[in-house]
Amino acid sequence: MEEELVKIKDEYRKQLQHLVSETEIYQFKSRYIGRNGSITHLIKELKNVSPEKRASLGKKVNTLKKDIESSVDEALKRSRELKKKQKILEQELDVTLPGRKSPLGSKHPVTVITDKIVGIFSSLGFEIIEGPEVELDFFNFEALNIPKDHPARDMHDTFYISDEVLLRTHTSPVQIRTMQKTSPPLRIICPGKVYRCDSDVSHTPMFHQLEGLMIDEDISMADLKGVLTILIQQIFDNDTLIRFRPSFFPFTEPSAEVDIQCVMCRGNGCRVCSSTGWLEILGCGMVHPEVFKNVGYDPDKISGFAFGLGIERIAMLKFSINDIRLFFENDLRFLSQF
Ligand code: 2NM
Repeated sequence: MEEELVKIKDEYRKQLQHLVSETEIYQFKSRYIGRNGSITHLIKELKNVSPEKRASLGKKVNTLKKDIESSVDEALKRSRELKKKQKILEQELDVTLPGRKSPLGSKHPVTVITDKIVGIFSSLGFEIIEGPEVELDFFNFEALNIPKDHPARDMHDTFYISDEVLLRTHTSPVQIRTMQKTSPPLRIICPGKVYRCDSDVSHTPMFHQLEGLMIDEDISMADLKGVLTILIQQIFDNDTLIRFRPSFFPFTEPSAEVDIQCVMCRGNGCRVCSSTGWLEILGCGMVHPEVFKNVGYDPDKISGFAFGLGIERIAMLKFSINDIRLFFENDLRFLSQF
Protein backbone atom coordinates (compact mmCIF):
# COMPACT_ATOMS: atom_id res chain seq x y z
CA MET A 1 0.00 0.00 0.00
CA GLU A 2 2.85 2.30 0.81
CA GLU A 3 4.24 1.70 -2.70
CA GLU A 4 0.84 2.31 -4.27
CA LEU A 5 0.75 5.72 -2.51
CA VAL A 6 4.16 6.74 -3.88
CA LYS A 7 3.18 5.59 -7.36
CA ILE A 8 -0.03 7.68 -7.33
CA LYS A 9 1.89 10.66 -6.03
CA ASP A 10 4.37 10.59 -8.96
CA GLU A 11 1.75 9.77 -11.53
CA TYR A 12 -0.83 12.47 -10.68
CA ARG A 13 1.84 15.21 -10.78
CA LYS A 14 2.88 14.20 -14.29
CA GLN A 15 -0.73 14.03 -15.50
CA LEU A 16 -1.58 17.38 -13.98
CA GLN A 17 0.85 19.22 -16.30
CA HIS A 18 -1.10 18.16 -19.39
CA LEU A 19 -4.55 19.22 -18.21
CA VAL A 20 -6.04 22.13 -20.13
CA SER A 21 -9.82 21.97 -20.41
CA GLU A 22 -12.29 21.87 -17.52
CA THR A 23 -13.59 18.51 -18.75
CA GLU A 24 -10.09 17.00 -18.56
CA ILE A 25 -9.64 18.33 -15.05
CA TYR A 26 -12.96 16.86 -13.87
CA GLN A 27 -12.04 13.50 -15.44
CA PHE A 28 -8.72 13.66 -13.60
CA LYS A 29 -10.47 14.45 -10.35
CA SER A 30 -12.84 11.50 -10.58
CA ARG A 31 -9.96 9.16 -11.52
CA TYR A 32 -8.36 9.85 -8.12
CA ILE A 33 -10.91 11.06 -5.64
CA GLY A 34 -14.21 10.15 -7.31
CA ARG A 35 -16.49 7.35 -6.13
CA ASN A 36 -14.26 4.77 -7.95
CA GLY A 37 -11.04 6.76 -7.71
CA SER A 38 -7.72 5.18 -6.74
CA ILE A 39 -7.39 7.30 -3.55
CA THR A 40 -10.96 6.47 -2.57
CA HIS A 41 -10.00 2.82 -3.01
CA LEU A 42 -6.95 3.21 -0.79
CA ILE A 43 -9.07 4.78 1.95
CA LYS A 44 -11.44 1.81 1.81
CA GLU A 45 -8.44 -0.57 2.00
CA LEU A 46 -7.18 1.06 5.21
CA LYS A 47 -9.37 -1.22 7.30
CA ASN A 48 -7.26 -4.19 6.13
CA VAL A 49 -4.01 -2.60 7.24
CA SER A 50 -2.50 -3.66 10.55
CA PRO A 51 -3.51 -1.30 13.38
CA GLU A 52 0.06 -0.14 14.11
CA LYS A 53 0.60 1.05 10.47
CA ARG A 54 -3.00 2.30 9.92
CA ALA A 55 -2.58 5.66 11.64
CA SER A 56 0.54 6.82 9.79
CA LEU A 57 -0.68 5.39 6.47
CA GLY A 58 -4.08 7.02 6.93
CA LYS A 59 -2.42 10.37 7.51
CA LYS A 60 -0.39 10.03 4.30
CA VAL A 61 -3.45 9.03 2.23
CA ASN A 62 -5.39 12.02 3.61
CA THR A 63 -2.55 14.42 2.85
CA LEU A 64 -2.35 13.09 -0.70
CA LYS A 65 -6.12 13.47 -1.12
CA LYS A 66 -5.95 17.07 0.10
CA ASP A 67 -3.02 17.77 -2.28
CA ILE A 68 -4.99 16.43 -5.22
CA GLU A 69 -8.05 18.43 -4.22
CA SER A 70 -6.15 21.70 -4.08
CA SER A 71 -4.32 20.84 -7.34
CA VAL A 72 -7.69 20.32 -9.00
CA ASP A 73 -8.95 23.67 -7.68
CA GLU A 74 -5.85 25.44 -8.94
CA ALA A 75 -6.01 23.74 -12.32
CA LEU A 76 -9.67 24.73 -12.68
CA LYS A 77 -8.83 28.33 -11.84
CA ARG A 78 -5.99 28.38 -14.37
CA SER A 79 -8.17 26.84 -17.06
CA ARG A 80 -10.95 29.38 -16.53
CA GLU A 81 -8.51 32.32 -16.66
CA LEU A 82 -7.04 30.97 -19.88
CA LYS A 83 -10.50 30.62 -21.43
CA LYS A 84 -11.30 34.23 -20.49
CA LYS A 85 -8.05 35.50 -22.02
CA GLN A 86 -8.70 33.58 -25.23
CA LYS A 87 -12.21 35.03 -25.44
CA ILE A 88 -10.84 38.57 -25.06
CA LEU A 89 -8.23 37.88 -27.73
CA GLU A 90 -10.93 36.64 -30.11
CA GLN A 91 -12.97 39.80 -29.52
CA GLU A 92 -10.02 42.12 -29.82
CA LEU A 93 -10.88 45.52 -31.37
CA ASP A 94 -9.76 46.08 -34.91
CA VAL A 95 -8.79 49.73 -34.63
CA THR A 96 -8.33 49.94 -38.40
CA LEU A 97 -12.07 49.38 -39.03
CA PRO A 98 -13.92 52.53 -40.15
CA GLY A 99 -15.96 54.02 -37.25
CA ARG A 100 -19.73 54.36 -37.14
CA LYS A 101 -20.75 57.85 -38.23
CA SER A 102 -22.95 59.68 -35.71
CA PRO A 103 -25.71 61.63 -37.44
CA LEU A 104 -24.90 65.34 -37.69
CA GLY A 105 -27.60 67.84 -36.84
CA SER A 106 -28.26 70.98 -38.83
CA LYS A 107 -29.46 74.47 -37.96
CA HIS A 108 -33.19 75.15 -37.92
CA PRO A 109 -34.12 77.56 -40.76
CA VAL A 110 -35.38 80.08 -38.16
CA THR A 111 -31.91 79.96 -36.55
CA VAL A 112 -30.20 80.28 -39.95
CA ILE A 113 -32.11 83.50 -40.76
CA THR A 114 -31.80 84.92 -37.20
CA ASP A 115 -28.02 84.32 -37.18
CA LYS A 116 -27.72 85.91 -40.63
CA ILE A 117 -29.63 89.08 -39.61
CA VAL A 118 -27.86 89.30 -36.23
CA GLY A 119 -24.52 89.10 -38.11
CA ILE A 120 -25.48 91.92 -40.47
CA PHE A 121 -26.53 94.24 -37.62
CA SER A 122 -23.52 93.33 -35.46
CA SER A 123 -21.30 94.53 -38.31
CA LEU A 124 -23.29 97.80 -38.34
CA GLY A 125 -22.61 98.30 -34.62
CA PHE A 126 -26.01 97.23 -33.26
CA GLU A 127 -26.34 95.48 -29.91
CA ILE A 128 -28.50 92.34 -29.51
CA ILE A 129 -30.97 92.59 -26.63
CA GLU A 130 -33.51 90.05 -25.34
CA GLY A 131 -36.39 90.43 -22.91
CA PRO A 132 -39.36 88.64 -21.26
CA GLU A 133 -42.01 86.80 -23.32
CA VAL A 134 -44.60 87.31 -20.57
CA GLU A 135 -45.19 91.05 -20.54
CA LEU A 136 -47.20 93.82 -18.97
CA ASP A 137 -49.89 95.58 -21.01
CA PHE A 138 -47.91 98.79 -20.47
CA PHE A 139 -44.75 97.65 -22.30
CA ASN A 140 -46.56 95.72 -25.06
CA PHE A 141 -49.25 98.34 -25.87
CA GLU A 142 -49.63 101.43 -23.67
CA ALA A 143 -46.03 102.76 -24.06
CA LEU A 144 -46.19 102.10 -27.81
CA ASN A 145 -49.04 104.56 -28.21
CA ILE A 146 -51.67 101.82 -28.43
CA PRO A 147 -54.32 102.72 -25.79
CA LYS A 148 -56.82 100.15 -24.41
CA ASP A 149 -59.66 100.99 -26.84
CA HIS A 150 -57.39 101.38 -29.90
CA PRO A 151 -58.48 99.33 -32.95
CA ALA A 152 -54.83 98.25 -33.48
CA ARG A 153 -55.22 95.96 -30.43
CA ASP A 154 -57.67 93.81 -32.42
CA MET A 155 -54.96 93.21 -35.06
CA HIS A 156 -52.75 91.55 -32.50
CA ASP A 157 -55.07 88.73 -31.28
CA THR A 158 -53.44 88.85 -27.86
CA PHE A 159 -53.14 85.91 -25.43
CA TYR A 160 -54.08 87.51 -22.10
CA ILE A 161 -52.99 85.95 -18.81
CA SER A 162 -54.83 88.57 -16.75
CA ASP A 163 -56.06 92.14 -17.26
CA GLU A 164 -52.53 93.54 -17.19
CA VAL A 165 -50.38 90.47 -18.03
CA LEU A 166 -50.07 88.96 -21.52
CA LEU A 167 -47.80 87.07 -23.95
CA ARG A 168 -45.93 89.71 -25.97
CA THR A 169 -47.38 90.15 -29.47
CA HIS A 170 -44.14 91.70 -30.80
CA THR A 171 -40.62 92.32 -29.45
CA SER A 172 -41.18 96.11 -29.18
CA PRO A 173 -41.59 95.89 -25.37
CA VAL A 174 -37.87 94.96 -25.22
CA GLN A 175 -37.10 98.20 -27.03
CA ILE A 176 -39.34 100.19 -24.66
CA ARG A 177 -37.58 98.61 -21.64
CA THR A 178 -34.15 99.38 -23.16
CA MET A 179 -35.02 103.02 -23.89
CA GLN A 180 -36.39 103.41 -20.34
CA LYS A 181 -33.07 102.44 -18.78
CA THR A 182 -30.58 103.76 -21.39
CA SER A 183 -30.12 107.25 -22.77
CA PRO A 184 -29.53 107.84 -26.49
CA PRO A 185 -27.71 107.21 -28.80
CA LEU A 186 -29.07 103.68 -29.16
CA ARG A 187 -28.56 101.00 -31.78
CA ILE A 188 -30.25 97.72 -30.87
CA ILE A 189 -31.97 94.70 -32.36
CA CYS A 190 -34.35 92.45 -30.45
CA PRO A 191 -34.93 88.91 -31.78
CA GLY A 192 -37.29 86.49 -30.07
CA LYS A 193 -40.54 84.54 -29.82
CA VAL A 194 -43.85 86.39 -30.03
CA TYR A 195 -47.43 85.13 -29.61
CA ARG A 196 -50.68 85.81 -31.46
CA CYS A 197 -53.94 83.85 -31.31
CA ASP A 198 -53.97 82.98 -35.02
CA SER A 199 -53.42 79.76 -37.01
CA ASP A 200 -53.39 78.85 -40.74
CA VAL A 201 -50.84 78.18 -43.55
CA SER A 202 -49.12 81.51 -42.93
CA HIS A 203 -49.82 82.04 -39.18
CA THR A 204 -48.83 80.07 -36.06
CA PRO A 205 -49.71 81.05 -32.46
CA MET A 206 -45.98 81.46 -31.77
CA PHE A 207 -43.50 82.80 -34.29
CA HIS A 208 -40.19 84.67 -34.31
CA GLN A 209 -39.74 88.34 -34.80
CA LEU A 210 -36.80 90.67 -35.01
CA GLU A 211 -37.15 94.36 -34.38
CA GLY A 212 -34.53 97.06 -34.64
CA LEU A 213 -34.15 100.56 -33.29
CA MET A 214 -31.67 103.34 -34.04
CA ILE A 215 -31.83 106.58 -32.08
CA ASP A 216 -29.53 109.60 -32.13
CA GLU A 217 -29.60 113.32 -32.91
CA ASP A 218 -30.80 113.82 -36.51
CA ILE A 219 -31.63 110.26 -37.49
CA SER A 220 -33.81 110.52 -40.59
CA MET A 221 -35.85 108.45 -43.02
CA ALA A 222 -32.69 108.38 -45.18
CA ASP A 223 -30.86 106.42 -42.44
CA LEU A 224 -33.83 104.04 -42.26
CA LYS A 225 -33.76 103.48 -46.03
CA GLY A 226 -29.97 103.03 -46.05
CA VAL A 227 -29.84 100.48 -43.21
CA LEU A 228 -32.85 98.47 -44.43
CA THR A 229 -31.53 98.39 -48.01
CA ILE A 230 -28.22 96.95 -46.76
CA LEU A 231 -30.19 94.40 -44.70
CA ILE A 232 -32.35 93.24 -47.61
CA GLN A 233 -29.48 93.12 -50.12
CA GLN A 234 -27.42 91.01 -47.72
CA ILE A 235 -30.26 88.58 -46.92
CA PHE A 236 -31.37 88.17 -50.54
CA ASP A 237 -29.32 89.47 -53.50
CA ASN A 238 -27.37 92.65 -54.08
CA ASP A 239 -29.65 93.42 -57.05
CA THR A 240 -32.95 92.77 -55.22
CA LEU A 241 -35.47 95.48 -56.18
CA ILE A 242 -36.93 97.26 -53.13
CA ARG A 243 -39.82 99.67 -52.67
CA PHE A 244 -40.99 101.65 -49.65
CA ARG A 245 -44.79 101.97 -49.47
CA PRO A 246 -46.58 104.35 -47.04
CA SER A 247 -48.37 102.55 -44.19
CA PHE A 248 -49.62 103.08 -40.64
CA PHE A 249 -48.45 101.94 -37.19
CA PRO A 250 -49.50 103.70 -33.95
CA PHE A 251 -45.84 103.74 -32.78
CA THR A 252 -44.22 105.31 -35.87
CA GLU A 253 -44.87 108.44 -37.94
CA PRO A 254 -44.33 108.38 -40.85
CA SER A 255 -44.66 104.61 -41.30
CA ALA A 256 -43.83 102.42 -44.26
CA GLU A 257 -43.89 98.84 -45.42
CA VAL A 258 -41.02 97.48 -47.46
CA ASP A 259 -41.59 95.21 -50.47
CA ILE A 260 -39.10 93.26 -52.54
CA GLN A 261 -39.63 92.10 -56.08
CA CYS A 262 -41.27 88.67 -55.96
CA VAL A 263 -38.54 86.04 -55.56
CA MET A 264 -40.69 83.40 -57.29
CA CYS A 265 -41.75 85.19 -60.52
CA ARG A 266 -39.19 88.05 -60.59
CA GLY A 267 -42.03 90.59 -60.76
CA ASN A 268 -44.14 88.99 -63.48
CA GLY A 269 -46.96 88.08 -61.11
CA CYS A 270 -47.72 84.68 -59.57
CA ARG A 271 -49.72 82.98 -56.79
CA VAL A 272 -47.11 83.80 -54.11
CA CYS A 273 -47.27 87.58 -54.74
CA SER A 274 -51.02 87.58 -55.61
CA SER A 275 -50.13 88.80 -59.11
CA THR A 276 -48.66 92.07 -57.77
CA GLY A 277 -45.02 91.20 -58.53
CA TRP A 278 -44.08 92.37 -54.97
CA LEU A 279 -43.71 90.71 -51.58
CA GLU A 280 -44.08 92.57 -48.27
CA ILE A 281 -41.17 91.75 -45.99
CA LEU A 282 -41.08 94.28 -43.17
CA GLY A 283 -42.70 97.27 -41.47
CA CYS A 284 -40.85 100.37 -40.34
CA GLY A 285 -41.05 104.05 -39.56
CA MET A 286 -39.76 107.01 -37.57
CA VAL A 287 -40.47 106.45 -33.85
CA HIS A 288 -43.58 108.41 -32.78
CA PRO A 289 -42.97 111.40 -30.45
CA GLU A 290 -45.54 109.94 -28.00
CA VAL A 291 -43.38 106.77 -27.66
CA PHE A 292 -40.31 108.92 -26.84
CA LYS A 293 -42.32 110.83 -24.21
CA ASN A 294 -43.49 107.52 -22.66
CA VAL A 295 -39.88 106.42 -22.06
CA GLY A 296 -38.63 109.84 -20.91
CA TYR A 297 -36.83 110.89 -24.12
CA ASP A 298 -37.19 114.45 -25.46
CA PRO A 299 -38.59 114.18 -29.04
CA ASP A 300 -37.29 117.69 -29.78
CA LYS A 301 -33.68 116.62 -29.17
CA ILE A 302 -33.51 113.15 -30.73
CA SER A 303 -35.13 111.09 -33.43
CA GLY A 304 -34.92 107.50 -34.55
CA PHE A 305 -36.21 104.79 -36.79
CA ALA A 306 -37.59 101.36 -35.95
CA PHE A 307 -38.54 98.31 -37.94
CA GLY A 308 -39.96 94.86 -37.40
CA LEU A 309 -39.93 91.66 -39.42
CA GLY A 310 -41.15 88.06 -39.13
CA ILE A 311 -38.29 85.54 -39.25
CA GLU A 312 -40.44 82.64 -40.54
CA ARG A 313 -41.79 84.82 -43.35
CA ILE A 314 -38.25 85.74 -44.48
CA ALA A 315 -37.20 82.07 -44.26
CA MET A 316 -40.25 81.00 -46.31
CA LEU A 317 -39.35 83.48 -49.08
CA LYS A 318 -35.64 82.71 -48.98
CA PHE A 319 -36.02 78.90 -48.97
CA SER A 320 -39.30 78.61 -50.95
CA ILE A 321 -41.33 77.08 -48.10
CA ASN A 322 -45.09 77.27 -48.66
CA ASP A 323 -46.48 76.28 -45.23
CA ILE A 324 -45.31 77.99 -42.00
CA ARG A 325 -46.38 74.96 -39.92
CA LEU A 326 -43.42 72.97 -41.35
CA PHE A 327 -41.13 75.00 -39.06
CA PHE A 328 -42.75 73.51 -35.96
CA GLU A 329 -43.40 69.87 -36.91
CA ASN A 330 -39.78 68.74 -36.28
CA ASP A 331 -39.85 66.48 -39.34
CA LEU A 332 -36.19 65.58 -40.05
CA ARG A 333 -36.89 65.26 -43.80
CA PHE A 334 -37.69 69.00 -43.69
CA LEU A 335 -35.11 70.12 -41.11
CA SER A 336 -32.11 68.30 -42.62
CA GLN A 337 -32.38 70.41 -45.78
CA PHE A 338 -30.91 73.54 -44.14
C1 2NM B 1 -42.63 97.46 -36.62
C2 2NM B 1 -42.85 98.46 -37.54
C3 2NM B 1 -42.51 99.76 -37.20
C4 2NM B 1 -41.17 99.31 -33.76
C5 2NM B 1 -41.25 100.46 -33.03
C6 2NM B 1 -40.59 100.23 -31.87
C7 2NM B 1 -40.40 101.16 -30.75
F1 2NM B 1 -40.28 100.46 -29.63
F2 2NM B 1 -39.28 101.81 -30.90
F3 2NM B 1 -41.38 102.01 -30.67
N1 2NM B 1 -40.17 99.00 -31.90
N2 2NM B 1 -40.51 98.40 -33.06
C8 2NM B 1 -41.74 99.00 -35.08
C9 2NM B 1 -41.94 100.02 -35.96
C10 2NM B 1 -42.07 97.72 -35.40
O1 2NM B 1 -42.94 96.14 -36.85
C11 2NM B 1 -43.65 95.80 -38.00
